[in-house]
Amino acid sequence: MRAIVYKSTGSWYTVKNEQGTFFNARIKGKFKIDAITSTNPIAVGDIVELEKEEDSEDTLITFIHERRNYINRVSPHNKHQHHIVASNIDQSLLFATLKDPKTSFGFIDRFLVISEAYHVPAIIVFNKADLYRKKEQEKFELAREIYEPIGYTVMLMSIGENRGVEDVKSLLKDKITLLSGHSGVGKSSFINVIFPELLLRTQDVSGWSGKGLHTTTFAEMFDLPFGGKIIDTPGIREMGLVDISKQELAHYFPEMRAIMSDCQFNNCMHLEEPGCAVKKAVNEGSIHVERYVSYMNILDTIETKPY
Ligand SMILES: Nc1nc2c(ncn2[C@@H]2O[C@H](COP(=O)(O)OP(=O)(O)OP(=O)(O)O)[C@@H](O)[C@H]2O)c(=O)[nH]1
Ligand SMILES: [Mg+2]
Ligand SMILES: [Zn+2]
Repeated sequence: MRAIVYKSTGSWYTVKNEQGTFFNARIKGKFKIDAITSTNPIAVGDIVELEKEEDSEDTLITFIHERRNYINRVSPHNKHQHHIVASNIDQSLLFATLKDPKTSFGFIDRFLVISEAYHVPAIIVFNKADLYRKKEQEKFELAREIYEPIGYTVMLMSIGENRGVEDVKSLLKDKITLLSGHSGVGKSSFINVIFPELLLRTQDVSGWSGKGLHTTTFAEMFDLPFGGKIIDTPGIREMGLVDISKQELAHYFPEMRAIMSDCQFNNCMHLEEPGCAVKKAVNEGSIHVERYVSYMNILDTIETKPY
């Protein structure tokens, strides 16, 4: 019997079959998939096969169908292990805030690199617009200037004042959407406002400490009443990059990818090499310097693989 994984809490999975019935299922024995060393063999969004276990009433996951795509993160506990956040998704909404908490452009860039690497279209949603004063408003305008010309949609929303919520909601119909972002940016609040019956737990305003309390602790998928699915995830503190080499990093910056074939050397890393088209574009202003700084910062954090 075929089913989709809606929630994974470690050893138990909530799955839904094609008739719409939910089951609690577990996996039996060892489960090796692909060549990924991940802390979780099965992720939200996976399409699996179920069987009833003999001698008990337990439902077992016996097979996982090939993933169309997935989003992978470095495990918060062990940087050599990966954690698959979700699979088989159509798009990813990055929730960012410029106040309580602050999302840096560096964080956004890392997120976009991962989305490019896994071929998942990404949209950036700036929430808590009601808290933005002049400084934050200018930062938001800068974000637009940086991200829109290179092909990303940038939206402004205030769940608190119900501004822009309908525009974001209209992106969701009939798609499987992953919500990501720091803890406290309003991911669960957004699901609650578009789907009030759910009543997800959100952070207490008075309890907001600036540290990010991770109110949501497991990724979970929900069927939207108007068609489509949305996946709520726990807040991300740091965006570790998985499986991306120094040499390929520039491919995941669309504005660099577009011109790098003009570099004099085909193994150009776009640093100090002569005849570098990327450096030239940065100097001329057609590649935003903030993006180039992010590129160099990310490059610095990628470990060179020993051969
Ligand atoms: N001022 C303001 N506060 C908001 C807005 N949206 C959400 N909040 C508040 O921000 C806090 C955090 O919201 P959550 O929805 O729990 O955040 P989350 O992204 O799900 O956080 P984690 O589950 O920890 O990852 C709550 O107190 C919300 O009421 C907004 O547009 N404006
Ligand atoms: Mg949450
Ligand atoms: Zn170059």
